[in-house]
Amino acid sequence: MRVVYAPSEQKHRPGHVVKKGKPSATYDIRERATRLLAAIRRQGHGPILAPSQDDTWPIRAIHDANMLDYLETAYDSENASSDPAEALFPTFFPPPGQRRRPTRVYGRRGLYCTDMGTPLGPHTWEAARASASCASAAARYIVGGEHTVYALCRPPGHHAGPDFFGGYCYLNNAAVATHVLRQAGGTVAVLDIDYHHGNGSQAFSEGDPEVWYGSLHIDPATDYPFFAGYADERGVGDGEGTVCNMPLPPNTPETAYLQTLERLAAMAMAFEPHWLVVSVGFDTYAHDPIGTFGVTTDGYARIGELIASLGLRTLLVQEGGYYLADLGRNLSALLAGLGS
Ligand code: Q9C
Ligand code: ZN
Repeated sequence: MRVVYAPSEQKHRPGHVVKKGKPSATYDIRERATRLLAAIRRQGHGPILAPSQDDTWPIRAIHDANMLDYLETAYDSENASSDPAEALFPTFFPPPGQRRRPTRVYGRRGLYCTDMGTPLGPHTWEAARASASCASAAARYIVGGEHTVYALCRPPGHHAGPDFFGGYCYLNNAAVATHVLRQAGGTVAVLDIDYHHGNGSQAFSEGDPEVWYGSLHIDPATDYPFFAGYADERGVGDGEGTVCNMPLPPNTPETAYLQTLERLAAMAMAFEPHWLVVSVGFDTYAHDPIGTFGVTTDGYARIGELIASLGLRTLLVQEGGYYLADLGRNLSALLAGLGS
């Protein structure tokens, strides 16, 4: 099974995030990618391929040009005179219906950024672009005939929308992949199995009748991203019916999780998609530091088997998962279950 990974993804190195007003350690650390890559090598998957310059184009096709300009240039422009240089956090957020774009970059810090967990550091843009390029290249391989491809994306992407970013995500890797698959023709189902609702991915899909988005996740009434992911969100306008959210209560055990996933997968198949994109998060793991679900390592093998049983050409995009010690094992179990 082909794997796509870019070493420059590791250049994103957030020193800290802000939680309840105080500096706090981030969970999206470089070791996450190191562990996932080690598991890939140990299990003999490959080849491990790097994306090329030609894989960046869908980023501009799907994201707001002004947000991309901000992500690409804001760190350098804000740090031109500050010593020591600091990662950018927002201070001011636009009220609903008031979203003008100030000329002063300081005022733009909260224009696209939705939270205090997603700082913009010196190499964040380069890493986010590399991460999205991995998803893009993986989609190119799927279009080229591969059955299953794994995009080792870090930073993750499913909390980034067309013109917003947050939740450790800057660019939406799954949406980038989806765009490439759509360009080749045929509909796409995005199955999001991260612990959190993919509010960015839903924003890309909700008005599009050709892209189905389904997710099972922690009830957003109780956890991030709080403002989307409820069961009554079913798509907008022409996209009515192409969103399916199955929120689950805190501490959901593995059996209930797997039963719900089976129902969600059946919904995906009812859409009769040509391609499948799976947003893979291991923060559903029983020991995850920010999750509360009870999925075990063996559970990921069951999930892999379920995905394989759908019989669709499948692109796996890495999202969250923060329990380092078992991250590699959990990926290995998923890929073993997939049988590719
Ligand atoms: N107490 C992904 O898994 N808030 N993003 C964490 C922890 C943000 C997670 C708060 C969680 C974002 C891709
Ligand atoms: Zn998550």
